Amino acid sequence: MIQLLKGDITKLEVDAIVNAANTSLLGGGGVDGAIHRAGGPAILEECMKIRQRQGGCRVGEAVITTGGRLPCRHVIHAVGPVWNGGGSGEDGLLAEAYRSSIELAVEHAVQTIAFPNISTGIYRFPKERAAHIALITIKELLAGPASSMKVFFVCYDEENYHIYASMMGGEAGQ
Ligand code: AR6
Repeated sequence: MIQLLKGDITKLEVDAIVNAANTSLLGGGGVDGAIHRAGGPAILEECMKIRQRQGGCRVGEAVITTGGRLPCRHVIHAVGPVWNGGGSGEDGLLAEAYRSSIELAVEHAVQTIAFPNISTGIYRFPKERAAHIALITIKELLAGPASSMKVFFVCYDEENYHIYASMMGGEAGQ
């Protein structure tokens, strides 16, 4: 139920893609910029409404919006931690970002979900460490509350793709 893909997450026809957002929910660079550009203004409009309601999104948490013009139905905006040396709870917060996304997905009856490599770009989380956390957290959730979900890990950069491919071994193509 886990599959590895390489490429641009905005192109995927899945129920939900996850965005590596920031606490403002107002967009930014990296995958966040790509999602807002390709999805159009409807995504930002919903993000603004969420901001009015709850004032942004905390690190480790997630919110859900429309996919706008994207081929996916929903975008789940998850906020990963900025890497700050590892002594500031970064590992746990990264796991929480994955967990919060899956919880929202379950609530919205999402069957297929695609994750980017949260925090490993602009937020500088070490890639191997992030991949290990992503994989163990998702496997745990697939064994429990998200047992019927199909999860895609979408790697945009070569380095992340190789890390995931070697960690997933024979699972990568399932
Ligand atoms: N599809 C899939 N993955 C992508 C794409 C794409 N189109 N573009 C980049 N990536 P980053 P972060 C990968 O920097 O580290 C933003 O400004 C990229 O190779 O997007 O969580 C937000 O607003 C990397 O592996 O997110 C926040 O302020 C991964 O996505 C901040 O950056 C995550 O890189 C979040 O930083």
